Amino acid sequence: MGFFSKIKSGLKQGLAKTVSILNTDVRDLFKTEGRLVDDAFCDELFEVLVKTDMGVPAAQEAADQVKKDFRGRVVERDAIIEAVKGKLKTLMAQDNAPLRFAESGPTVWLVCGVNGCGKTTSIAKLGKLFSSQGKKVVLGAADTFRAAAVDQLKIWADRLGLDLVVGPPRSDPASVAHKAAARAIETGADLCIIDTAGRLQTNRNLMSELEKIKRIVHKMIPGAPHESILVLDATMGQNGLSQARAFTESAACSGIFLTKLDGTARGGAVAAIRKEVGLPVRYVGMGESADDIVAFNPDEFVDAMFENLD
Ligand SMILES: Nc1nc2c(ncn2[C@@H]2O[C@H](COP(=O)(O)OP(=O)(O)O)[C@@H](O)[C@H]2O)c(=O)[nH]1
Ligand SMILES: [Mg+2]
Repeated sequence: MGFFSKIKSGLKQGLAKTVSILNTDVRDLFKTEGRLVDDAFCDELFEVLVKTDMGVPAAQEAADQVKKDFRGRVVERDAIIEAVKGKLKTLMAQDNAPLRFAESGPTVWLVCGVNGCGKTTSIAKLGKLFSSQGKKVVLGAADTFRAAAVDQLKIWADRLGLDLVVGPPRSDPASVAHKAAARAIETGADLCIIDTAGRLQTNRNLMSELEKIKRIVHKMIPGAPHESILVLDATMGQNGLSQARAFTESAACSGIFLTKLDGTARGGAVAAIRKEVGLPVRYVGMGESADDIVAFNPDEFVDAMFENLD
């Protein structure tokens, strides 16, 4: 299977639940050939869209767009779908730059987010993706808070054949980050990805720990960390949004890895994130294996959400 078709089938499988909600509910809106677009119709459309977790503001904008374009006319389903898709693509639009690499020398990416959002798994996915593209990858286990966290990253590193740097139990995360960056320099690695302990955006000490890690790697490698990736769990809904806002403010993140889009009906969450948080979504996680990663592209994503409507 080629790279692009793999991306497409990953998106399709991951979004199956979102697609099926849109499929059945949107079909229900159009029992007959076309339908008169009136206030009642726009309210029903709004409700269907909200179910995909795109958030009230985004769903409202999409429903308003339909009202503006079609009110008082009998319209066929496809025209409505195209209007909604167009609106969603606009809401999700972002610069589609890839994650940033250093111009020379090792690149450092710091990965942060709340507990259980999928940081470690996403690091494994990124590590596998870039090592398969020929980059030499070092992982830093700076989540020293729980021994199990280090073990989990070690299992991934062994499985994927990636270099791993760990510190003594409960050591200072910044010292592990230091060691990892030093290893990357020493071994001429291309990419050093640093795992961190889950933290709530409200915990000042832990947030300043992230700052310390950043300062340390910055001293060692100019421009580092080249990305601070916020991992967000798509199933968190509105709660995820407030996390994202707070992390963006206090930890200066540069992009989002949105996890667990598979198996939920929440494909619309991306629209809410893009509308309400300034950060671009770089990758989405579509499952628990290291291959379940898809580079995010708004147009492809919206097309996949509405694919196979019949
Ligand atoms: N279905 C699904 N599960 C995921 C995804 N990413 C992570 N997980 C699961 O979420 C749980 C927590 O992941 P973990 O990486 O340990 O989170 P961390 O605490 O942020 O490091 C694990 O059971 C993962 O397998 C994803 O994209 N899809
Ligand atoms: Mg972890």
